[in-house]
Amino acid sequence: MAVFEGTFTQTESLRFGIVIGRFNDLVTSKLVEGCQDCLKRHGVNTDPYGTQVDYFWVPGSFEVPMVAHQVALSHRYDAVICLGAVIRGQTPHFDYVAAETAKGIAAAQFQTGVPVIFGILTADNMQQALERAGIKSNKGWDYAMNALEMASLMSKWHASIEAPYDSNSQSLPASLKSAIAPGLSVTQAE
Ligand code: INI
Repeated sequence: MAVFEGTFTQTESLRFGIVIGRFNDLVTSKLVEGCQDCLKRHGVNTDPYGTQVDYFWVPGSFEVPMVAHQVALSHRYDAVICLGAVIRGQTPHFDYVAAETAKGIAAAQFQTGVPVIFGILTADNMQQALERAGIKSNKGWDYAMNALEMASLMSKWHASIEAPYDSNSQSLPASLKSAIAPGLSVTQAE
């Protein structure tokens, strides 16, 4: 049997899509900085004109899931990181935006088999959000760590389904491999 887990090394071949909501961009731009800092310090080139990270800016958190879904579906990326900040106001708007964003991001991940990181901060007020976006800590850093770990884990898992499970077993049928990892053949052909 085996233990599968992600590592934070050998990152030079990994690619990430980062989808960011502009709403509350005082907070979300800081989340992007935290995310970039972490990726850089783990060997990822975060230059938007480089080969490892693409950035997608959308109006608000509510728009993040649709774009994240399409970005993941392209199978160009080992993980997608969703960043947003939903801050409670005087109306129930917060609850609708927060709930739909969470559900949509979970669906994007399930439907594509690509890790889609839930980096949407929910806070009662701006102060609380800023404390989590650089004043006390930066959750952007944590979301990048989650992305690195999941990208690494899934690439190990996908490599393992390419090989026979043990010396006595056959490898998985191609149809099952493509159901588990639809992007595998695309990635390898590139
Ligand atoms: N979008 C956010 O990212 N955070 C919020 O706090 C927020 N609030 O509170 O309204 C918000 N609203 C905009 C929403 O994400 C959509 O962009 C908009 O409804 C258009 O679809």
